Amino acid sequence: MRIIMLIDMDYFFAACEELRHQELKGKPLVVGADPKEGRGRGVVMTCNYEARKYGIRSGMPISIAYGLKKDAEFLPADFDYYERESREVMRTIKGYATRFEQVSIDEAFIDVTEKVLDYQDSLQYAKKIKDAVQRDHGLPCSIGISGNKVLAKMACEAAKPNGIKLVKPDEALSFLAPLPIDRLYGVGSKTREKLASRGYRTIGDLANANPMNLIDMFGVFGTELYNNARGMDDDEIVENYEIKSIGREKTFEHDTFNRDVVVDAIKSIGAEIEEELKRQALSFKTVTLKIRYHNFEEHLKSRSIGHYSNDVEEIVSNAVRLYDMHAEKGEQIRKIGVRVSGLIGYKGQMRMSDFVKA
Ligand code: TTP
Ligand code: MG
Ligand code: MG
Repeated sequence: MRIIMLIDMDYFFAACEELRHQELKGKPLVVGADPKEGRGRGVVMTCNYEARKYGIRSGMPISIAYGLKKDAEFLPADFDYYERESREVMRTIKGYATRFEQVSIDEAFIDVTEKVLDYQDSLQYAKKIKDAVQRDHGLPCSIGISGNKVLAKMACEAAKPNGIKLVKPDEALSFLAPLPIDRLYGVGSKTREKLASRGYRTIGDLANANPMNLIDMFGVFGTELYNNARGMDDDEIVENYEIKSIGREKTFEHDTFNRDVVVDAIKSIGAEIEEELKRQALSFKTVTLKIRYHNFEEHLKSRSIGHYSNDVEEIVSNAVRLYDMHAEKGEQIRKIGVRVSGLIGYKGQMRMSDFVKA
């Protein structure tokens, strides 16, 4: 049994702005494009919960947000500042974890199995983390707790704002079943439309589906959807190591969901990694794919190939397979990254991880 938490900051960019503009607290606040009195282009990046009361949401055209609440405070994004706050908060969270995986600027999975006695105790532990983040950084967060990443993430959504929610594994099916399908981890608007056209509306509909139908519709991704809908997920928490891996990233000139473009990027990254492996006389055992979507959400997926290799073909084929299995189809991708880890010298038995753990 594992005890996994997902900690996600509440209305993060807007909360950072409230932190340095205390006078704005309690007023509707929107971070994103300049509304230019309703003529502005671009979108809302996020807004505080006061603004959400007027129907304003992330991703909404800024002109619509302006129409909903003209006298809200509209601020441009200051990424450097948010990244600094994020780094500090993440350092605090990491201190409470046995394993830590940051998945976007404002959220991280942690494994606390060895830090707590049982699920009941994990609630106190979550409270401690939440209080530390608030006290040391002045920022609110929400925490979801369960036995795997998918359930922890969904528990966190249910905990928002400013809450803690525990979903024990034996409560998973009943917790998930009534939720609308697009609340499921991995389901975006395109996937939702496709599922709706076949009559799937709730996560329960998906959990009761014949998995073969889902595989017909989505290929291997269908298996993942089915498992997620049943609260099953054995995805590991991938530590964000700094040195014991070799990785490269590519940011697309224009956000894309074109598979050919992504595969080309993976091929060129793979070639660069192979070159670096050969230069350092290293072989790898694990390939990790990182996808950063247009909305800054970041997903990491790993695959162990079961032996050591330094072959570009194995890097590329495994990364492409991870993309096919896990990428949110139809969602615009901003950046793609590939990383190899589990490194070993060609001849020696020395593992990099033995001495360069970040
Ligand atoms: P989220 O964690 O999705 O949202 P949030 O922290 O603003 O609100 P909450 O978690 O309380 O629901 O995203 C984290 C930050 O990422 C967010 O503050 C701004 C940025 N972001 C965008 O720029 N565009 C988007 O479409 C989304 C969803 C987020
Ligand atoms: Mg958040
Ligand atoms: Mg988030």
